[in-house]
Amino acid sequence: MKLVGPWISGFTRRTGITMKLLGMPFEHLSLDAYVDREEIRRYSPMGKVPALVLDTGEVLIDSAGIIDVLYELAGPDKALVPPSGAARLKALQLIGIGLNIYPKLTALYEESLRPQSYQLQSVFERLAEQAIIGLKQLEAEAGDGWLVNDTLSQADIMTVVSYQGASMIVLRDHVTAKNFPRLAALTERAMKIEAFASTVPLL
Ligand SMILES: N[C@@H](CCC(=O)N[C@@H](CS)C(=O)NCC(=O)O)C(=O)O
Repeated sequence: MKLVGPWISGFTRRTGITMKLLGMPFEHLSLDAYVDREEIRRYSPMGKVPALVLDTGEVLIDSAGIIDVLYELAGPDKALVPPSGAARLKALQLIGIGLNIYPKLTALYEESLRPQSYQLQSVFERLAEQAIIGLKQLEAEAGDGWLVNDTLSQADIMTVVSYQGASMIVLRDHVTAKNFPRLAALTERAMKIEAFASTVPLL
């Protein structure tokens, strides 16, 4: 399989971490949606990443659908979301928050690319506020272990990806270990695992 997209894309990164944790080998095509547009469109005509090229040559976009297919390929026992009940609900709640933080980070990044005279402080503030509210919700859920039943799940993946995207890239002054000590500790735990450490976005 081929995974198209750079680790700086949180959606690509969560897909790559998932594949690594599931022990699925893949070729990583680290193409940047903003730079390598034509190349990406060979796989993903809308230019969206991640795109997953299956061994059959079929292509899937959107991390939710991709990860669904990966769980099916790996077998239900290996899925990184609890199968049912309160644990599944909790995992889906937290994943939903993370999935909605990341587009705010992407929008902040895109805003920062505008010439300064076209940037609106009010837009920056609104996006940052939304992302920070989401991160505070995740911080409140974090404890000493993994987020759901102390078992590593997709909720931890999306939380760590969101925290690192904010703290390393677009909200470095606000999203710090001092302000988010539990998310920082969760991230430190995750970074001991190769799947996380080998996919850190490098600018
Ligand atoms: N819902 C999608 C979101 C993917 C997404 O927005 N990817 C961004 C990079 S983080 C992208 O492709 N940006 C380029 C564009 O939208 O033109 C998913 O989960 O895969």
